[in-house]
Amino acid sequence: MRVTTHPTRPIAGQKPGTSGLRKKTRVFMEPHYLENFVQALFNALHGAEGKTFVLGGDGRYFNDRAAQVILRMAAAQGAERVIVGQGALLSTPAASHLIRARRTDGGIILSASHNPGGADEDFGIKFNTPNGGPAAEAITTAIHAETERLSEYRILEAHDIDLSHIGTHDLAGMVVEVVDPVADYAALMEELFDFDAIRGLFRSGFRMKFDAMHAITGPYAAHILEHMLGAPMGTVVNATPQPDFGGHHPDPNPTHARLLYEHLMGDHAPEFGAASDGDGDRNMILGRGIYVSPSDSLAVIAANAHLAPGWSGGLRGVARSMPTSRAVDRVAAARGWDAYATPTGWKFFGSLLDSGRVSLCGEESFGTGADHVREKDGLWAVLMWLNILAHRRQSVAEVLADHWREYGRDYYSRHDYEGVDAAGAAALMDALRGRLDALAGTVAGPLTVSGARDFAYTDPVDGATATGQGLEIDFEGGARAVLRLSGTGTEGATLRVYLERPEAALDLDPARALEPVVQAVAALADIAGHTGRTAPDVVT
Ligand code: VG1
Ligand code: CO
Repeated sequence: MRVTTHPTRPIAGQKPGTSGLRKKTRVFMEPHYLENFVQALFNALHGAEGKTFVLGGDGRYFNDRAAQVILRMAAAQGAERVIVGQGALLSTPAASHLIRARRTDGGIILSASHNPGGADEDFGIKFNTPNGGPAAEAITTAIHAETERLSEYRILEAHDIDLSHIGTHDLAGMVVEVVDPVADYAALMEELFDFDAIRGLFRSGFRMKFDAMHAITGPYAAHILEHMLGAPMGTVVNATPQPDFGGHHPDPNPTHARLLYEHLMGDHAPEFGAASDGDGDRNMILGRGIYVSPSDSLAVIAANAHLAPGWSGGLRGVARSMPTSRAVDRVAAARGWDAYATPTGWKFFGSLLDSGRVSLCGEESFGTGADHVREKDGLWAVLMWLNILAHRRQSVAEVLADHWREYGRDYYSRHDYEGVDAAGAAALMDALRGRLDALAGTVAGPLTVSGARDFAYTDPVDGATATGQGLEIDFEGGARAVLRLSGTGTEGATLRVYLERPEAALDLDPARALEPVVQAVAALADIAGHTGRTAPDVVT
């Protein structure tokens, strides 16, 4: 076997976004594109010699090919070992756990998360650091800088490694260790949650449906829910990961997991429903006849986490992304915990978790997680809810009703305008940003602006700063709107409008409760004029 040094030149647009580099699959398949980025990554890490990495992905189209290229490149750089999930599969939280548990130098995760997969859809690659979390800004900036000055990459000329069986291989001196992708993660979950109580819940006749959306959580959920916890066979649906996720968006929300949603709202609904995304880090929680908004789910978990053995000593503090509703802040205030608001994207939670400032984190985008790994964790959230239901012996609707009575309620929704003209979206943001300082006191439809800002964040641990993280507008009476552009799309721009309104009445229809905020945003930002859209594509 021989190492070849290929001349290459910088490839434009290899800048990692909110969670790694995400592009059309065909872009990744262009000659040298993947190789370029991987070499830039290894260069940014000051080489791979003697290092150990974790490697795996969500099984989407090109996952298998990319894994073989990365193995040959790691071997060519002199890496000591790569731990790969069998079939080159690993969910994002399971990868995070392996990176930590095996004390590695980091991991490479192949996924475009909730984006659709296939030759004509999306692919992605992200690097997680030894703490198990997404690389911080300083590293992604260094990777990007490397992509802009790269002149060659090194790769081993070798045949494919058989990743379909558990065992070890030698690749020109580098150990390729193929592991069961589920085992370590399942063992961790068993430590953290009261499996006996959850088994008792299922024995009592409690029923749920878990929609794996033809993505990576299928094998994890089937093993943990059906085999370890005794849920009936068939509890997990769409359980076999497919390269194109069955042709759907593996995004667990009421739009893309519509059948599950309708099942839970229907006459024959089970007590509980849940879904996870392409790479297994997101979750949607449903009860019979009720949808739990991710922001409420975070707050309920904060208030009840002590019921799980892993957090029986209580939480140290909590963090949410800035656009996430302030429901969790209410719990933190009541319990005397510190509450942090960070920019969107899990990487900002890493230093808060590492320093022990917080134990629980969440985002409005169906992401919840804790200090057991450094990624959001879809199945973890589902097990946390099961643990809570097993101990409280209440329905999801009752748990929520009790929660709102105790802490109050923030009505919340996100409106997404997808695939809009990038220039139009940028112009909309620029125009609003330019007026922010003058907005206080402005009457916007039925509401009056009390303050507005361009959200910036300084990490309290390492002092790193992030600016331009979304336009946040407060209204008199406590309502709030946030406008920001997505960093994970691969086509045009996606405008996200986040709407929140605290309200004493607990049983309003959320869409109606938020109507004044929608009208206020319409009065402040000319969405139709800038984007040509009169209604959002996805409402969550
Ligand atoms: C979206 C969500 C954000 C999340 C990110 C990655 O980013 O809004 O909250 O962290 O996806 O999620 P954006 O920039 O498109 O709004 V996923 O499941 O990649 O890991
Ligand atoms: Co994801």
